Order: sequence, then structure tokens, then C-alpha cells
Amino acid sequence: GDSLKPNGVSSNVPAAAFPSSDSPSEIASNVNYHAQYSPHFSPFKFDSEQAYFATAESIRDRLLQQWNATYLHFHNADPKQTYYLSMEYLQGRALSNAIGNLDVKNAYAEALDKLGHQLEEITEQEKDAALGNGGLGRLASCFLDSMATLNLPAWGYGLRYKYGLFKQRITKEGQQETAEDWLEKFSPWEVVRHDVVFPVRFFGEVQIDGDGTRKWVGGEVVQALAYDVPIPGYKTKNTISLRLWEARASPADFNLFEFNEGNYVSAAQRHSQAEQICAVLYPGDATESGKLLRLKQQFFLCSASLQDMIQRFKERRKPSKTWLWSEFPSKVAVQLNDTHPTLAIPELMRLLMDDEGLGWEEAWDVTSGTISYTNHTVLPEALEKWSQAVMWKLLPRHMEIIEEIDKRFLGTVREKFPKLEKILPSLRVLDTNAEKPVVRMANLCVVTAHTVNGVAELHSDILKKELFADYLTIWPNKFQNKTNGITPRRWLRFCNPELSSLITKQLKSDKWVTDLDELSGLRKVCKKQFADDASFQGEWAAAKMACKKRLAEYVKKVTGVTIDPNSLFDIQVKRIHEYKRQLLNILGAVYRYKKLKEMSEEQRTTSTPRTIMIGGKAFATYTNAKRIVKLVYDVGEVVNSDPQVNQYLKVVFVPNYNVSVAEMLIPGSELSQHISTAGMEASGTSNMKFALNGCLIIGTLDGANVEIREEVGEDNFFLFGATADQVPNLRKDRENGKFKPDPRFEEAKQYIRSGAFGKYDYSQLLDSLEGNSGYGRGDYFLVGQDFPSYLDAQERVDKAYMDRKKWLRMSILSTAGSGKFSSDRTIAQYAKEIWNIEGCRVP
Ligand code: HBZ
Repeated sequence: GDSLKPNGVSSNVPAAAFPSSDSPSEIASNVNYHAQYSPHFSPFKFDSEQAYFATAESIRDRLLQQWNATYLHFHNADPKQTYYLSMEYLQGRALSNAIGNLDVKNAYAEALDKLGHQLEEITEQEKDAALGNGGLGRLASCFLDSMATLNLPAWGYGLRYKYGLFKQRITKEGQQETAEDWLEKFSPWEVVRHDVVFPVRFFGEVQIDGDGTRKWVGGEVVQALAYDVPIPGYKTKNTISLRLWEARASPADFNLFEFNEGNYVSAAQRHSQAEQICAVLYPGDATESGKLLRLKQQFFLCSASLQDMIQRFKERRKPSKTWLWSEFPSKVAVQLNDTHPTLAIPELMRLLMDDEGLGWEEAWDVTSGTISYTNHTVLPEALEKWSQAVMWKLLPRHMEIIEEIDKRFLGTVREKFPKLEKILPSLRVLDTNAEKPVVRMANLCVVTAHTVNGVAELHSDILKKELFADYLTIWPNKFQNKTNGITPRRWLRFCNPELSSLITKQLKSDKWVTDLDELSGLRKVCKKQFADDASFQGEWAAAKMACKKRLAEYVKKVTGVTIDPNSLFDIQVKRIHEYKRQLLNILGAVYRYKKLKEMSEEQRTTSTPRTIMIGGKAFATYTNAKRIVKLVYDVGEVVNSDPQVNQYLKVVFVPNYNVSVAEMLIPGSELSQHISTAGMEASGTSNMKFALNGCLIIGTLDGANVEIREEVGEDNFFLFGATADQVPNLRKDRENGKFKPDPRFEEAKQYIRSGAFGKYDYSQLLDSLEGNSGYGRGDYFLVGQDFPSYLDAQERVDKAYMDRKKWLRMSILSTAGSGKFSSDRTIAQYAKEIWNIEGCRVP
């Protein structure tokens, strides 16, 4: 038999430092090499975990080669380059994605087989990199994939949080959070660049020199150290970078004197303060110290990234030793992912004026020519405002610059648009009237950026008509739309191999993977007589069934609940928020349960069996969101164990929703819910992922739903609810006592209040749906208003599902109509209409 080797690989596989070909045996040797010479574990063991790390390192070798080639190519070609600044990236797993993008899946699967492992099983070993909260963070990650695939000279910048988004556990008490230690055993996907370090200052004061020049001095200085994550494009050599900054204290910050005195904690105080900056994603901002930390994080990202960009700009110009700063905007584009990196504006101004000696006008033209801003929300509570007092303390020089921006903006408007005088206070960057004066970050972005965009047509219209309406007179051409998109690689090609191969077979090409509009070719199948497409429909249904079975096994594993793959799989997964109306969904489920119970056994047999799955994380201090999680769980406990009903209805809370869980859920779904109060969801992106995977949508006319419905056809979309235009008047009606609730709505709420789902007192949650107005009351999100039309739409769903051919046709048309929602399309539009950059392909 095989002898046991020190690296645990018991077969007779040699160890090769680099595979000279893509043959499975060469790859196996390379994986074996890493198991032996890049060991992270004790020898004599080669379990799934060891196999994962060794495989990841083997893939990383390939990425490093391509990565260096890309960097060199960009350096020599010196094209204009985009830098995407984002506080969040929801990368998910990297191994399966890299193997897919490098197009080496079969070779690696075979190689691992030789080593006694299965690719699927070892990819499961990887922890998600969850350096983000939700849609905004995942969008940034989809964008990186598209930038690399389109060969664009573009980079991402972010922060290397030690702890990403928390891990969610569901118990009888509801949601419990624990820290997610994604770096626990190290990440094979990052390369630390010990030579890329920039100082970032906080606090201190402004020193004025004899000649009037200003300099920011003193305070605390923290080092920003670069960690690079390779981002491979699909079937291209181009591999770009996601550069994540980590905060390091300077050695001088360790107080050896105090330590020797025995004051260990205070000796290390400055040290640990510095390292706290990157400790966790978005710390709670309820306390002043939490707020200060968040502001520090934001500035840390902006300052380090801009210093890096400026250094690169100079480096590429070094041979001639001369450059004009006015050329900077023709070489560098900076995209702000919401207002979180707004401090890039005053920081770029400061670097240009104080360090490079530019005058205000010149620095302003460079800054405004470089920076553009994407808005992701119109919710007032999500629009960032920072206390001026806090800002003066933390960033005194930046506050001077912000005051000057505000002053000059006032001057220009008064001179050129005197009619705007009345509304000027609301347009200003500084809000000085408030009890606590603040800086309005969105206003700073709009005043400075050369373009401002929303993320779906409806949302961009709302920005122009409402949130930023008054700026339109001043800058009629500044505002754009860039409808969001998703990467078809991760969200169809890799997560749904069954449907992918069927599509490729039908279209006789896999061109759709990089040109998603090709999917419209599937419409042909639906135009023919049924006799012609029956077999295709059959294959379509079989692909869906395979995904549903996989999902059912997963649900069993993580919740213990058995679900029936023959029932309609109905899913709502997203962050828990009142505006997203998970409460509408669960009230609908409660109503369905009550009606099922009231039916005779015979009546029940005619109903459409359903499995309702809800998943998502609630912000730790968002009480109503947490109550919603618990309510879903409690309803599930009762419904799933009710023998009268549980063949017809199951309700499951899927725990710890993240990118990997989404990759499992989305392919297996048949109906998904995107049911926010119209006008409140900027875009939504999971709606696109579901539609792409042949899942039908029940939804409101909100965000990108509007465009999805246009693309897939209104017959293939279950629409309900008030429109964005109607919402303000409906709220007013309600305040004036004009709203008459539907009896079915009262019945559902009453059923919960009666204690049908356990002893927990849901009155505070349900009271938010009562009354006419007031904080946390008055049904601000119009659940009661939309409840009847929601139930009607659900009835249409039940009926459509019973007609199998009709449903399959709708499902196929849904995928066929999803081409527009590729992030390749979105990024190509950003490149052309905002960044003015072009592809730069590595030969
Ligand atoms: O951005 C989401 C929008 O709600 C969603 O409609 C859109 O599709 C998506 C991409 O454009 N916004 C977020 O995900 N926002 C955040 O996660 C967030 C994070 C930190 C904050 C505020 C918002 O301080």
C-alpha cells in the first residue's frame, strides 16, 4: 500500500513548484508541493481543510503570474485608471470563482481526485470574506469581477477588517450575533505588501507658516499597510487588485517606559487604539466613540488610497520628471461608493495644496475632475451627517477646506443663481442652524463631484425630482443613471451548473457568459408550438429540480426542517429592514396558514403547496428587525409541526444569509419576493440574480423591479402595490384617518396577537402598523395599504404554478429577459459615460 508522506498525501504524487501544463497530474504535483512546502498544519494529515489551503495556493500561483503581468502592462501602457473607493466588499468565496474564471475546473477536479479529494467538498472549506453589509458591498464585488473581465484598468480600494459581518445564529430567543473570524487560519487570497505603507494622521492642529501656507501637524499617526487580493477576469489574463488597508501602530507608539513600570495596559494603549481602526466592519454608531471610530475608518481609507494613487501617478511620469497636475483627471478617476468615502474630497484638496503646492482653483479643478459619486439610498436616516465639532477635532485641516468649499459654493450660487437664495440653506454643505451643526456628506459630494448617479432608473429619477432636485438648476448635466448589475459568472455560470449547461446547449455557445444579452435567444423556444419546446421545458424543469433538491438538503442540514422539493419554493433573502417589508411576507404566510386550517381536508388538497423561506441579518441594535426574525422563526415552529397543514405550507428562517448561502438558495428558487414600499429600495440586486436563474418575481414597482418587469415582460412578473407617486398621498390619507384596513389584514395581525405562535409579546412590533402617525407607528411603510393587493398577487402565483407549462414558460422568459442586468453592461456604461476609460488587455 501507499506509504504515509510527511504532508499526508498518501498516493504517489510528486511535488512540483510550478505546473508546466494544465494536466491534472501536473496540477496534483503542484497542490502536493504546497501541502509540503507551504505548510500551515502539522504533517501526516491531508484532510479537506489541508487540501483546500494547498489548492488555493496552487491557484494563487497562477493568479500571481497574471497579476504581475497585468500590473506591468498597465504601468507601461499608462492608460487612465479608475479607482473604486468602497468601505465594503462582500467577496464571498474566492476558490471556486478563481477556478471558474481561469477555466481550469475540470483539470483541478481531476487533480484533486488523484489526491483523494473532491473539488466540491474542499471549496466548502473556505470561509466567506464578508467585508460588507448587503447590496452595496456585493455590488462593489460584482463590479470588480466585471472590471477585470472587461480588461479595464481599474482597482478597488477598501479596508481589511479583522472581523467582517457577524455570524448569525437563530435560537428560540431570535437572532444571536457572534464575531466572524474570517482570518482565523489566514487567507490564502491576500498578499501583504510590506513596501506599501503610508502614514495617516488624526487630530493635531493646523500650523501656518510665515508665507501663509498651512500644514497639518501633530496628533496621532497610524500606518496604512497594503494587502492585495487578486481579482481574475473571466477567460482573460487580466487580473486586477483589490487593495485593502490595514492599520498598524508605529513602534514608537509602544511606551516601553510605562511597560517597564509595569503599566502594561497603558503602555500598549496607543498601539491598540491604532489597530482598532480595522478591527470590525461598521461598528455600532449609537455612541460617540463608535461614531468617531467610523469616521476614522472612512478617513483612513481615503487618505491611504489617495496617497497611493498620487504616488503611482508620479511614478508613471518619473522618466520625464515633469508632469502637469492638470493632467491628473485624465489619468485618474475616483468613484465614491456612496458617501462613506466622501473625505476623499477634502483629503485630495489638502494633498494637492499643502503637499504639492497647488493653489485653490487648480486643486479644485483636479479634485472635481477626478471624483464622481454614486448614491445608493434616499432614506433620510441613512444620509450621512457628521458633527462639525467632532470633525474639527479629528480633521482640523479638512474642516477648513470644507468651510471654504461651502463658502465658495454660496458665493457662486448667489452670483449666478440669485433666485435660489431662499432654498440655499438646504443646498449648503454645512448645516449651521441645527442644534448640533453638521457636515452633510451627500451635499459635499454633489457640490464637488463631476457626476452623480443613482442605481436604477426610478431611483435616479427620484434623485433628480426630490433629493437633489434643487441642484438641477445649477448643474443640469451632472446627474446620471447607472442601473445596477450582477456578475453572470458567479450568479449563473458557477452557482447553477445545471441551468448553465442547458443554456449553452440550447444557444449552441457559451458566449452568454460574457455577453448576457445572448440569453434573449432562449425566447425562441417559447415562440414555437408547445410540441417543439416540451422537451426543452422538461430539461429546464429537471435543472431546476436538481437545484431544489440540493437546497432542500441544505435546509435540512442547517435547520433540521424537511421541505418538499415538489412544493413551490418561495424565497425572500436580504437584510432585515422595515422598508423591505419582510413583515408583509410573514403576515401573508400567517393569513395563508389560518385559511389552510379553516379548510376541509379535501379543500386543502386543491391548494398549491408552498415552502416560504426567509433569510437575512438584522443590525444588532435594530429592535423591530430582530422581532421580525423571531416572528418568522416562531411562525415556522408552529406551522411546520402542524400535521393538518404542513404538507401544504412550511415556513423556514434560513440562518446566516451570506454570499455562499445565496449561491445555494437562488438557483433553487421559483418565486422570490422584492416587496419594498415603492420609492424606498434604490435598486435591489438579488432581484436580478433570481430572475437570471429562472425565478419569478412577486414585487412592487420599486428600484430595478421596474426595469426587470419591462425586460422579462409584464405577464411574467407578479405585480402589486402602490406606486412611488402614490405613496406620499397614501401616507397623508392615513394621517387624516382616511385609511380603511382590509379585514384580512386585521385578521392576520389578530391571529398573531392571540398567541397562536407562542408566548412572545409581538404587540410592539404589530403596533408599528397601527395608528395614524408617530415614531414607530402609523404604518409608515404601508404594509396595511398593500396587503390586499399582495394577497391577490399571491393567488395569481398559486394559480400559475398549478399550470406547469405556463410556469415553465414564464421561468424561461425570465432568464431570457435578464441580459440587461449583467454588471458588464453597468461597468461598460460607467467606463464610457463617467470614467472615460478604455480596455487595456494583457497580450
Ligand atoms: O445598495 C443598497 C440599496 O439598499 C439597494 O437598493 C441597492 O441595490 C444596493 C446597491 O446599489 N444599499 C446598501 O446596501 N447600503 C448599505 O449596506 C449601507 C452600509 C452602511 C451604511 C449605510 C448603508 O452606513
